[in-house]
Amino acid sequence: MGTALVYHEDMTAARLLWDDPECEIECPERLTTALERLQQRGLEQRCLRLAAREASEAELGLVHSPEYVALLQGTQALGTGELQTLSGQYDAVYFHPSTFHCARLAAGAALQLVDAVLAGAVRNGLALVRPPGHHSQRAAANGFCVFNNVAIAAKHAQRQHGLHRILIVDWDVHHGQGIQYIFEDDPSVLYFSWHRYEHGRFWPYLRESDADAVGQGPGLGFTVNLPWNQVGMGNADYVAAFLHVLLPVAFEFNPELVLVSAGFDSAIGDPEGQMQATPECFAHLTQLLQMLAGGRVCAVLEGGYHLESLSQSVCMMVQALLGDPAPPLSGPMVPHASALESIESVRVAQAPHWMSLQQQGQRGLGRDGASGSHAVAVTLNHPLGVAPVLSPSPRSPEGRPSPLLLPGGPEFKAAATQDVAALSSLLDQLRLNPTPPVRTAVALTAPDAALALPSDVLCEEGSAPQEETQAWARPHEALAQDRALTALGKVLYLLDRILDGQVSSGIAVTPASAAAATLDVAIRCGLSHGAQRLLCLAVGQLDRPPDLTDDGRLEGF
Ligand code: X5A
Ligand code: ZN
Repeated sequence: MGTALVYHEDMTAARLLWDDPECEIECPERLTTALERLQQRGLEQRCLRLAAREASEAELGLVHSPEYVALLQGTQALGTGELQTLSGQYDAVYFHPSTFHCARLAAGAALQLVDAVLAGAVRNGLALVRPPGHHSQRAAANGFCVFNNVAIAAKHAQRQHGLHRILIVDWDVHHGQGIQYIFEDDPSVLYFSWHRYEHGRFWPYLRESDADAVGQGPGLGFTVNLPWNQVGMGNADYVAAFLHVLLPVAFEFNPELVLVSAGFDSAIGDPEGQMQATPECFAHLTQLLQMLAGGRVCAVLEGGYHLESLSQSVCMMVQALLGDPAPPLSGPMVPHASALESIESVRVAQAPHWMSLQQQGQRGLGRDGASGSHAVAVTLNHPLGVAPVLSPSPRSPEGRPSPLLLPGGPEFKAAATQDVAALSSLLDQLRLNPTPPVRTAVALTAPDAALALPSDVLCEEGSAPQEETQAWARPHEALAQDRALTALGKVLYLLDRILDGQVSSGIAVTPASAAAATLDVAIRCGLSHGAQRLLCLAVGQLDRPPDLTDDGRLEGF
């Protein structure tokens, strides 16, 4: 299943006919440049190309008033002077005789994309459109936006496809207040927007763009605003916003469809945003979103006014939609203090509405009983700079968003069933890896658990040589037992395959009583292969290997 690219050349027709420094940045070259770059990179050719159609009056009516639609229809026959006068009645808007046609194509493109994805013709896609949509309201054009393309697509997905939960991610640098107004009392549409805010001193200067606007009535908690109070936000800030705000809430919401208000004025170089995020960041953000809704991600272009930055960012997003690995993010991954303040303020404002944002410190994670099983997830980057093979990574279309489930509990009954649950949960979590696994392998001691694995997961049969396994096990009493030793042999084999670059990541299952000792061996084994840095993450209770010092060094290394 592929990626759709919805476009129509007619959308380049609308342009500014008089002098207006605020509006001149919304120009036809935005579309032509982005499309050219997609073609140059061979990305357009890999997509299913769909010619945009016009949205019907009834479809526009899902969001807009009949009077407003009629008013716009009338603009087709107006002269330049009349167009300019009418434009002046709205904030940051210009009309052109072709605006009505373009805007209907823009809304229609979003509808076609949603239809293609929900019909299963493609997994995901991008609609390259103008005019943009997220500022427009029931009866008002605003901020270059005429019809609210994404809002119309969301309503359509509900009415025509029966969807109950839609997530809208608005990463444009401006607040999509139009989308917020349309869905603010609707719990079936979760709207997330980050935006340049500067404590209210940036356009559109709205009090309701702040973090404490969380929706109304039944929609309480289904509007999530993340205001940036300084310019210069970059990759680390955007990734932190996803990891600490959007994704926890989104996983809890469990959407059936993700719509992206994909504005790239939040990227470096843009005159409106003044932010620092590099184009690669949008590949990572796109990858993260693909963990939701079974990968059903429909992106619709909003802003983005630096032609070079816009084109590169669009390419990055399309690459990620196609399943290509994301290039590494450059720069130090340290969020700005102001960003952390903003993130914390949203978390505080939203905590009453989302379990995933409530403090989890005292939540009792089940202790591992001595007879239990403990799954150890191994994700190592290749220490010697062995680049993973860059190829489109296969993904299972029915990938469910369930990584909040924690594996394991105090009672361990049927080994296989528990292993199955723990494994599928861990496999979901592995997709968090920003560079997608070339391949995931599992080392299992209970072979029946393999039945639950997706077909692209390699079930590793091998074990390290017995003498080697025993040598590693010798210092550890906990590894004396046969079951533990067998598991260790499999872990070592899996590690070996990871360290020599054949396997990207893997999961091994060990008896709970041997987990800490196995981890100790895995760390030593990794270091002895030349790894410089290891991240060990314990989900649930796990004793720290005794030789690991507080400053992160391991005795003997
Ligand atoms: C879609 C979009 C921005 C309007 C800015 C007006 N609109 N100053 O990015
Ligand atoms: Zn914008």
